[in-house]
Amino acid sequence: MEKLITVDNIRFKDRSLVPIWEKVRSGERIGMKDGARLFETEDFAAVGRMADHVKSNRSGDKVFFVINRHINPTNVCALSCSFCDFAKKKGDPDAYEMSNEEILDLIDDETTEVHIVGGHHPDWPFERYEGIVKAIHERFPEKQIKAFTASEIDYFSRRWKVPPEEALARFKAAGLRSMPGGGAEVFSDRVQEQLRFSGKAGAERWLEIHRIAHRMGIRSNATILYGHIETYDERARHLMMLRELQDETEGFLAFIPLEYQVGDTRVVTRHATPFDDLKMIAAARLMLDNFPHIKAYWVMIHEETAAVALNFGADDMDGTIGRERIAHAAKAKSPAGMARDRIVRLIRDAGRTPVERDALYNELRVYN
Ligand code: V47
Repeated sequence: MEKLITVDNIRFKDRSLVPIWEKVRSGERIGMKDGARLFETEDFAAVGRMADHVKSNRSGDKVFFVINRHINPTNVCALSCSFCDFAKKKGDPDAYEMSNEEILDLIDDETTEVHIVGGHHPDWPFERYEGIVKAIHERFPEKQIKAFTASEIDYFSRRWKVPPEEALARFKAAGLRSMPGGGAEVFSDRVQEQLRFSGKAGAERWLEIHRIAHRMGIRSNATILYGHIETYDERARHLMMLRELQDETEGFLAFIPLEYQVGDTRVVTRHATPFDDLKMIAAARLMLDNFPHIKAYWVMIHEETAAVALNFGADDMDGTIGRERIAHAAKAKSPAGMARDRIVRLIRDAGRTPVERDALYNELRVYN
């Protein structure tokens, strides 16, 4: 029989994880090779216990969520990323464009955070995007607007010659408070080429735009799109690059692993397993020692795995969302939105304390 060894109440089936744990508990940073090892190992329970230890030291039993509304003003997109089912071309029967009134109608009194991400519309001038932020801010000045990925900011600079500094300054003046973390995909030239997102901001540009935002006092999130053709080394490298930027700016609030939704794009034919989802979350918690929060994004990993992830290093469930379109265009089986009571119940069922937050992680209500 395999010999287990126990260190600090963690039972290790895979002894190669013990040196990683020794680094983590002594406050030494883990490196690229350690990161890749966390994905390779079959001892996912030990990886989870290590990450849970780190999470609990940082935020105790608290798990955050926000009453938010995801709005995707258009799915018309100039890019043709091979993994994306959401994007459509002009004239496609499923293409849509929302008016400002339609956007405003989606926001209700309860909403704290408005999350806006959309297609890179070839004909919408920069002012149209600016007008969306302005219209929301004017009608609902108290709502926090988290809008536009670095990929969109990069597109505005190439299509409309509005450089990132100017775009972000204008969005901020219009009412933008923070930026979502999408568009990062995987920081790898190989993956970028194979998945045909070469027309999109690459690693350097994505990081540069977040660096600019952070310097301007705009906090942001970061993501990884995983569960397709990326290698474990590429995942670990992606995390390292985010950690380096965070050392420099301290502007990131949360990291969100996005499990590739197979849909009709079928870059690979099977979804990542729940074990892989949990290892992704736990490895992120262990490597990103300078990120305040790790999200279990229930839309892509489903409620059940998200609830388990709250004991694998995640301390945030994202939010109620309203109507999610990106993962659901790719046939995600999770609900399109979740009621506050259900999120509270899921967090409680995971043995954690639900804390309702705003977009900047100020605590609004603790559900004891
Ligand atoms: O940028 C596209 C990804 C992202 C697929 O910052 C796909 O709080 C999986 O940015 N399978 C948009 N992912 C989502 C996003 C986000 C979501 C939740 C919270 C936050 C936050 C940000 O979705 C895109 C792209 O990377 N995406 N297609 C797909 N088939």
